[in-house]
Amino acid sequence: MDFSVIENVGKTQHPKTYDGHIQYGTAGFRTRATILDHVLYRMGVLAVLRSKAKNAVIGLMITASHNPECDNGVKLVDPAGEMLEASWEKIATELANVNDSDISSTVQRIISEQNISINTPASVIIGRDTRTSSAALANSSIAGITAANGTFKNFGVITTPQLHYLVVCTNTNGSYGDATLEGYYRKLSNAFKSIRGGSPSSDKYVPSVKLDAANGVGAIAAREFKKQLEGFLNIEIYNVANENLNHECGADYVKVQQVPPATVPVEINCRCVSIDGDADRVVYYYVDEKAKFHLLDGDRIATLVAGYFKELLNKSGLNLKLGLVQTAYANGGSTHYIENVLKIPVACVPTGVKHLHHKALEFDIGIYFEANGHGTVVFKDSAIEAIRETSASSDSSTAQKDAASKLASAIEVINQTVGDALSDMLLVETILHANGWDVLAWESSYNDLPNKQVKVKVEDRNVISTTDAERKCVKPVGLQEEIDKIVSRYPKGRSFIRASGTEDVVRVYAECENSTDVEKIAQDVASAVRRLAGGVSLS
Ligand code: 16G
Ligand code: MG
Repeated sequence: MDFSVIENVGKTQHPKTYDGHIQYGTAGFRTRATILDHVLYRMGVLAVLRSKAKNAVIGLMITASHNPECDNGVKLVDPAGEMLEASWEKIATELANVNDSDISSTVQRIISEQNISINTPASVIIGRDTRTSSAALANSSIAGITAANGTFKNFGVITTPQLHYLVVCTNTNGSYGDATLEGYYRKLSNAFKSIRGGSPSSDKYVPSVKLDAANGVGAIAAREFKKQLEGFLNIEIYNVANENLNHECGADYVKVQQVPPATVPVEINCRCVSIDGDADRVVYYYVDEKAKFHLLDGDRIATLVAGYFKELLNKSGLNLKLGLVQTAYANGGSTHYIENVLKIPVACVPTGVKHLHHKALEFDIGIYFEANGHGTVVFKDSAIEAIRETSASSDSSTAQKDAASKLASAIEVINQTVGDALSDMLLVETILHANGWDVLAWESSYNDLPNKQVKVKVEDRNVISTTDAERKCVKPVGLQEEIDKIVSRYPKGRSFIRASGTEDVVRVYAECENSTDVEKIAQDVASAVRRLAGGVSLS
């Protein structure tokens, strides 16, 4: 590794032209695309260092997910498909922000502090979304990888979950699946078709969905699934353009605005699905005969999956520990249903996929979903083995075998490496088909508490500090007492605040039994934030 080459290429071809500070947050670097060139170059270099440190292939994804087209971003993916380890987020931030003339010394310091053996080979898998800026940024990362003497495989335009899948398959020598896009489509589609078998248990289930692909990369993947699943599931795809990415469409828009995209021709009580710009989030929704909009978000998907798995585990006789992981944003109605009706343990962790994923790994079968639609299911190897054994064992009854083989196929439909909008959609469709449910039957399992989110702009959002999985505010002092006082006035009142990791705002969440009160709780808590945390205006 020639440090002067790394610095010179950076200085001359990918100079830092932006003076502000850029931070590696919950989802990597994410900001305006025009200021990211030097960051991508340096992340190419860092991916090589990370690959050497782990002696494994590292992923590099260029996307800004549900942000507007003018933004972009990059995140590194660790060998087991996880988000970059937290201690390296700091390293990434430092390397992205140093002056051009400090690149060489910074890289050398990282190598020595992290005990990296520079002779270890390094390899990076690159993917990018459909943004106009993504191709050039991919080239900048390739320049960084090459300057640091690493090798790379560029998969071009792919979804974020496909990148995670490719990293895991490569690092497990194909035991998780073939490290190709064909392997990805084949694995998920074959499992979907095999579990689906005969007709649904009731004619309420109609094998057709309207899918809003957010004008993003998910449209490409959805088209491929549509082809492979012909005769099993009819996927009508909308918002497939290369422009207007996430504009008035996509999972985030639908979740936040609580309306269907105008471009999706909704029909009464028909299942509609929206995914986000890099296809790692999914929400369902429908419109009833009174034109009322109903959202079935990540909480609903989690409870649907949990109920299905619990039933199959019972039928199979397998004694595996099933658990569900949520964040404070999970609707209280869903948590109550999981704990008291499904009787499945629930854990609550801070916002951000990495927290949910890690917690879920503690269970034999760990289901995790954020309310915003990001989630998946992870299985311990020992659980997969036990399920496969039961499905094949002559000691099992036919009913036990049948339940275990359904579980085994469900494992294959799921992209365990990260939340995957399309894989999650196939899982939901599998379960609705198995239960013979339409969207109304799915929604009727429990009632959501009315809820509201608002943002508060403050001078410095870092003055907010929370504990107990973000459910309690410890700083500024006195704010939690104010929140407690406000919510205590309302039945089933709950509210919490946290600093956003992706926007310069403080987020306020409120829920309670009566929809007429929820706005008041949110506004009162927002006022308390403004008063005690230096608020500037409410947007
Ligand atoms: C990021 C996170 C997502 C989280 C969101 C919260 C990943 C891959 N993504 O998009 O899980 O829900 O941030 O945003 O971890 P906020 O901090 O702005 O509320
Ligand atoms: Mg996303």
